[in-house]
Amino acid sequence: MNKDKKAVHPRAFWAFAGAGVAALLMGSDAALASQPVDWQLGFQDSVTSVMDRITNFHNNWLMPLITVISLFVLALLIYVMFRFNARANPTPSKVTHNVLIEVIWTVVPVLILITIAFPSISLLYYQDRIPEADITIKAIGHQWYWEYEYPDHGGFFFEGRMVQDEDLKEGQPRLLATDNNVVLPVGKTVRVQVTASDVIHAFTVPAFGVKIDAVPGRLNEIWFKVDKEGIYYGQCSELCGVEHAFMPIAVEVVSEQKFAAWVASAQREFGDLDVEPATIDVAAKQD
Ligand SMILES: [Cu+2]
Repeated sequence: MNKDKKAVHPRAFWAFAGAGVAALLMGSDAALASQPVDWQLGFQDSVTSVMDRITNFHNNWLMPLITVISLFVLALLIYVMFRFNARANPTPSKVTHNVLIEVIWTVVPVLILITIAFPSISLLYYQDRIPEADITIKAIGHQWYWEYEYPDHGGFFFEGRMVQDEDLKEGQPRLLATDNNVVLPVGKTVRVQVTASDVIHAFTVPAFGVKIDAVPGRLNEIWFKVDKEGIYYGQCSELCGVEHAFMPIAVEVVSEQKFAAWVASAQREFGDLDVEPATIDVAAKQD
C-alpha cells in the first residue's frame, strides 16, 4: 500500500484515490482521523448511524435523482436547439396550451418531491429524537473557542482552543487541532447540550452527521453514538465574527478504559470539584 501512496498519478482522480489511501494509512497506525482531505469528493467517512443515513440518502437517492433530472433537461434543451431553430423550423407552431402536458409537468415534480419528503422527514426525526443517553456533555460556544462541561463526571469543564501553526505537533491538522480534545468513549450514546455565551455559533462534526446552532440563552440538543475509535474534527459553522474560522472542534473517541483514565486525569487537571459547581448551587439555594 505504501507503493500505491507514492505512485500517485497526477490526474485528479488518482490524486483523490491517493489521498484516500493516505488517509487509510494514517488511520491504520494509530487511530482513524476524520477530516477533510485533498481532492475529497463527497462526505467524510461516516461513524454514526445518523451519518450513515445521511450518506445513504444523499448518495443513493438524491444524487441519482438530480443526475437523471439534469440529463433529462439537458436532452430537452439540445433537442429544442436543433429541432426548433429558425432554419430547421421556419414556420413555428401557434399552439399555446396543451392540457395533458401541463398536467404532466405539474404532477410529476409533485410526485418527485413526495418521494424526497418521506425519507427526508423521517431522517430529520431520527436525528431529532434523542435516545436514552449514556453520557451527557455540554458544548458552549464562545468568541472564539469552545468550552465543554462533563456534568456526569463530577462537573469539570475545560476549553478547547485551536492549536496555532507554530505549535502544531506531528499529525495534528492545521486549523483543526485543539489544545484540549473532547474525549468520549466508543459505542456509547452521547447527548450534547449546545449553547453559546455571546453570539450564535454552530456545533458541527461532519463524520457524526451533527450540526446544530449554539444560541445564547437557549439549550439545543443533539446525539451521536460513535462506532469507531479515532479523532474526529469539526468546525464552528455559523458566522460568528473575525475568528469564526479558528474555533475547531476535535472529538477523540477512545475505549472505555482510556476514557475512565482520561476522566480521572481531567478531574485533577480541570475540575475544581470543591468550588464548581456545588458551591454555586448551595449559594443559590440559601438566597
Ligand atoms: Cu463560532
